[in-house]
Amino acid sequence: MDLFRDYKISPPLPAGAFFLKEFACPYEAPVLEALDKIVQAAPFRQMGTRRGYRMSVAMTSCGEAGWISDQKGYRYVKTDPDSGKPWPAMPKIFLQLAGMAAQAAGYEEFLPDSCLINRYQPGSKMALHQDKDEGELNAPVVSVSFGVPANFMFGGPERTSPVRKIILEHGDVFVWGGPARLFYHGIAPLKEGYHPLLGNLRINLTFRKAL
Ligand code: MD3
Ligand code: FE
Repeated sequence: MDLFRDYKISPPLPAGAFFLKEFACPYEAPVLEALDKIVQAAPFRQMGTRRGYRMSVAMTSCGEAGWISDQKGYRYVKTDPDSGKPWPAMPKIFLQLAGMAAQAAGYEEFLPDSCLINRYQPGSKMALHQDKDEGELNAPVVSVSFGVPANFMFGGPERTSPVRKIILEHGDVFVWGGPARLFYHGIAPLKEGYHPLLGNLRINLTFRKAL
């Protein structure tokens, strides 16, 4: 027994942010099953940006609105541009999971109208950004991670705010509300890894009030 060990103490999370370690693990089977059905109707696609780049993360959405990026920029739309049809409906288990997580963080009655689904393969990354395309910025964002762990970076209210790193693993849930809702964040390039349910992939679901 080492009585003089140097324990690492994590700094507190910003006000409005809540980390629910492995909160989604009990729901992995029904959630990933529902995800399969969504992806059959609205396959993952790597979107282009206004500046002509292709995103390394493949995305799709479900719910009343879906987030897209194209030559015109970023926005939420009610129709999947690839199919011309409405986005797949939000599965009940998605709404339940997001609602329970928000409630655990003190947000009552979170009713997201959009779930953006991100798929990372080895090397996929997401540059530091703010989420501010949503119509309701007072509602929190609930983020659910599955599969290979990722290095999540989160800063502060300014692009130049100092950045902290947290590993997001299978089943981890983050709730972002209050001041933290507009904090800069990103994902470092995904490392090669293996998860029994998802192979070398990482999936992230983010629930939002977009409309
Ligand atoms: C902090 N997704 O989709 S999840 C995104 O892992 C996004 O795919 C990342 O950033 C991912 O916009 C990060 C954690 C997260 C999600 C939304 C947030 C953190 C957030 C919204 C506001 C503040
Ligand atoms: Fe984001």
